[in-house]
Amino acid sequence: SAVARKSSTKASPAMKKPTPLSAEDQALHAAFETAYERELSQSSHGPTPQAALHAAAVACRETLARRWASTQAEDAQRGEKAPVRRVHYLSMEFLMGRALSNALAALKLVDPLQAKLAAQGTTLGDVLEREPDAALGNGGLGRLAACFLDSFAELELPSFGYGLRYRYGTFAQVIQQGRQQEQPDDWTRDAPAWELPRHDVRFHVGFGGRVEVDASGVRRWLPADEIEAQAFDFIVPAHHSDRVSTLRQWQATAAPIAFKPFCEGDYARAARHQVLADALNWVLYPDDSTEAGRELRLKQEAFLVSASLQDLIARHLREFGTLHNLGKTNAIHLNDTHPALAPAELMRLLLDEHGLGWDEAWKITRQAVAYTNHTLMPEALETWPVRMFEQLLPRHLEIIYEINHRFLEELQQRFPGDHALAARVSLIDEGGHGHGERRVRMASLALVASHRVNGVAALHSELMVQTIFADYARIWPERFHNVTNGVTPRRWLQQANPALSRLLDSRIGDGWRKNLAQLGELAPLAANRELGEEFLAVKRANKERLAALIRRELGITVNVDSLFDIQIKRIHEYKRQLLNLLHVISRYQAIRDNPDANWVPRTVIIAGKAASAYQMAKSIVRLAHDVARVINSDPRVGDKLKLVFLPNYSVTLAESIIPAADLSEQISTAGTEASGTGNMKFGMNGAVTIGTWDGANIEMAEAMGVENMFVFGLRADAVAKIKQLGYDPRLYVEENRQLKRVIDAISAGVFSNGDTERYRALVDSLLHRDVYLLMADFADYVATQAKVDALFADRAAWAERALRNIAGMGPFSSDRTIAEYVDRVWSVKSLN
Ligand code: T68
Repeated sequence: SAVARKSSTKASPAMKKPTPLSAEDQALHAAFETAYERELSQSSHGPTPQAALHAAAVACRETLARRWASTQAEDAQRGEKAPVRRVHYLSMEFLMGRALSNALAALKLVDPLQAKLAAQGTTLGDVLEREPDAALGNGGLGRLAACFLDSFAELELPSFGYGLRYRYGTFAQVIQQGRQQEQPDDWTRDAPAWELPRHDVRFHVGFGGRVEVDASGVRRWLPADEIEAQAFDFIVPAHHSDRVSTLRQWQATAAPIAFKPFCEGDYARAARHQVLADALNWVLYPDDSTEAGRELRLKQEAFLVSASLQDLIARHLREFGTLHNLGKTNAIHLNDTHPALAPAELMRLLLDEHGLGWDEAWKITRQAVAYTNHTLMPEALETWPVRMFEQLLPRHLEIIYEINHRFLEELQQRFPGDHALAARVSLIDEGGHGHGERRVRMASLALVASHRVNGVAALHSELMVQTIFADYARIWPERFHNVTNGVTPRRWLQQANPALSRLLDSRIGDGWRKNLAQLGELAPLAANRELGEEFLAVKRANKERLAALIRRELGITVNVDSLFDIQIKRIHEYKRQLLNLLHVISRYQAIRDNPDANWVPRTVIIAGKAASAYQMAKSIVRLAHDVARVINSDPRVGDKLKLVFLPNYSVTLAESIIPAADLSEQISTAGTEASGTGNMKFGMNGAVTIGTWDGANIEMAEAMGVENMFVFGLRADAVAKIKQLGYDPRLYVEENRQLKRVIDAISAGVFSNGDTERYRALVDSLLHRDVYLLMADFADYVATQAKVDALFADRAAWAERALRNIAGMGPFSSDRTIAEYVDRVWSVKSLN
């Protein structure tokens, strides 16, 4: 298979042995230099770092474009008998971050560029820093998609990632007087020229209008508006072969202005399509809490799906000239339900545009489609008012009704008389009990249409079939699988942490970049003192760099020898940044009581964005700043404790923070974090985890040996039990003096200049509801943090523990994840 095909593992650029260049590499260098010089000569400001960035990107892009063409030519030759289908990964989000450093590493151009820059009087670091961070995603789901593109290339998988080319990515977070403000992220303004606009790849996408039935009963959609989708390709290189993968992002372009209204002076009507197109491209949704915004989101989803599927069909027809084998040769993967219109749109295209009958079209659709769920939170399950479908997507609604009709008939055969079941699983929520309107359930649509459905870690997949999808799992047990997430070691270890990479190379060789399981070879060396000291030296240098960044950004000086305790992720109640803060406050109070005790110095670092409409999350951000101000300015505390909130969290910031971490905070309420992927990035960079028995933490603990992780708190079954029995958070507060003192301090305004109102809602929610059981887990969390202190105080023991963590991270490469998707979901054999 293409995936199993071996490719040579050549020496990596991190190995400083000057290996003689192959003729191929020499040609590549020469091509790079020619293109680089040509671009640079066009700069009006001379060879500035900005100009060098642009020139290097264009020069890399030329090579990538050639590799793209040969990759496509290879894939087009595969024919009908290929065991692995071409994958179409549909996602509303791709969090790509910066691209130059990855491209240079993959193309082995780091050294040649460095030489050129030295001659110019600049450094590579200077140039890399100018690249904006492409942040067309919110969090874990979007970054997972980006890691997958890297693994698609590395595993030589025929594939396309499909997304939207938003004008504005995720908002920039600025902090003013301790509060989060959102600012637009105009990421294309100084973006280097990575993208390849495909002027010949354009499709029309319709909206609104009505469905017409002709004399022979054929239904046809007559949209009121049509918008053109144009493709922009972003090419992702493999690191151990000449293959690439593609991120194809659609941009809406207006149809030519309506000339008649223009001539009549009705400019608003003439520019209507322009406005519609601009709106579609406008912005990545940071949340979906406003009704007016929602309709645009549905349009974006429909636009992504339609353009991508038209592209797929056009390619398929070019290769095979027929559609009957489309499902056997193509996989359509839904990254959560956001692209779940795909089955309806595929049915429409096959039925209405290509004249297939229902049964064949449905068979093809079911073969092609698969769906990954990323959350169990019932409130996050996407539904859309039927009314909106009637207005925007009338033909899709008809098709959804027909799918539902056939589904419920089949269900009636298998479970006769079970009307409650039918109501629960129906694609339409009838909105009964006199409240609410009828809505389309996107998860139900994804489930009915998929031959495979998966969760993203073992516990999550298990809970998924026991809770939110229990009915569907009873109907189709064979559809449900688990594929545990992973991250790319090229970005998150090789590039983020070059010093640690060199240290690993010196002990276990450099093959881990391609086969992360080789990290296991570190386990027998973990107790080696010399290695431990070298590891700690690497970690210290990384911490120094982060300390410098903190000083630069915030003017706070932190102690590099303190324990760097880090929590970086979206701010969410279930992720429990607030529990982290409660521990910080409690430690602060203890230090003030007893400043001369033998404290293990700590620097607690938090970063993350709160959704703009999520008040509680914003209040947590504010509390972090209030607490930091008080602690960091208290002379009695000094170096013993610092709290740092780093603003505007991003992929790029994560690349600086993670290599500097001693302790990784993965403290979600058990049963709430589907997987987590930051946990894996920290682990492979030699941070020790303090975490709950949740998501992929569990599999990490099992892989490294549970004794090597600081696990605390109630487990998922206990959480469910306690809630069922009636949870009263106040009992925990009354029982625990330490906890009571923390809560009282917040309430009394100790951190808010005496303002007792500021955190009233936050405290009330803890005392009266505490949905995420912070009160129940507090005591164990604090006790476990004390164990962390004790271990950190013993340098050698800490180093050994960190090395054992790295050694256990072999399974958490996205290469392993993608190999499992291939095996369980995208192979032809998974259809049988
Ligand atoms: C995350 N989900 C999970 N959602 O929370 C995390 N949602 O446990 C998991 O590791 C990761 O997915 C990858 O599987 C998200 O990031 C979103 O970002 C999101 C965006 C829009 C709407 C709903």
